[in-house]
Amino acid sequence: MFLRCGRFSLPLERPLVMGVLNVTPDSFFDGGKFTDREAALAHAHRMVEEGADLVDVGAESTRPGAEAASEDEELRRLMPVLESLAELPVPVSVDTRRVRVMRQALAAGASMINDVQALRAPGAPEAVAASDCAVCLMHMKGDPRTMQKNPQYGDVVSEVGAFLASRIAAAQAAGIARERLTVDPGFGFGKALAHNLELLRRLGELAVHGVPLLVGLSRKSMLGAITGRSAADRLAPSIAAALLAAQHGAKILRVHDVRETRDALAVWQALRTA
Ligand code: HH2
Repeated sequence: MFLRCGRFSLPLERPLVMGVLNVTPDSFFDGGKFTDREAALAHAHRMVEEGADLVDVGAESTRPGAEAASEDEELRRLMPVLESLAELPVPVSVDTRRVRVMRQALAAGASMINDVQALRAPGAPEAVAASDCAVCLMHMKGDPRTMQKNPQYGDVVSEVGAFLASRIAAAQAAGIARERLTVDPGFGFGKALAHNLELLRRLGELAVHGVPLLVGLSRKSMLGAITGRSAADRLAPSIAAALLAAQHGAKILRVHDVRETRDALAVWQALRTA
């Protein structure tokens, strides 16, 4: 199995690690650390040295309660960094839900669009169809400002699965080939702890669409709810969650801590292939 990702073709035999780079003032873990361009670039290069298979750059926080940044502000944060990352030896993904940002990011060399709204913005499927980038279609119930206010589901896994299937169909109808797609259940995006746990336990049921699963659990508040630790102190639970996600079929792990995640996955992988 391969993921087509711009000029890259990523083999999915072992779980891949996507390193997170937030050039935002307010992301829940690394907000404010990489608003300086030089600091952002240094962090991207460090993650690649540590073994990141992709780097995901985000310029708008989507943490629960976050206020949307304006489109101009998102572009002002993103573009100077993105232009300097074009030569990175791994694909650069851009975490955005805005069509204008997608277009400019792709023109500047982004190889993947990671959209927490699963290309639901009018014109989004067409904007990415015109390129050869990979796409992440993520499930989110509601929007970041209000999504954690008492989210309700019947069977969360079936609802998320049906949503992802419909977004795969919409993407394909717009001309985006299946081998360019990944799907993501969207841990923490309009989900209570019980929903997140149910999704992790039954993650394998979402792999039935033949599209690789991307999963982001790194440092998230569900890990805080379980351990009582602050975001700064959630490395160990994040590693545990990444391993469990891999065990349940995740093919791409979106993480803040690349080196530690790669090391943990190497042990898991060694046991699998021994
Ligand atoms: N989680 C976050 C942002 N983007 N994209 C995908 N596909 N899956 C995720 O789980 C996901 C995501 C939230 O994490 P982070 O970027 O660290 O925080 P913030 O949204 O506050 O910038």
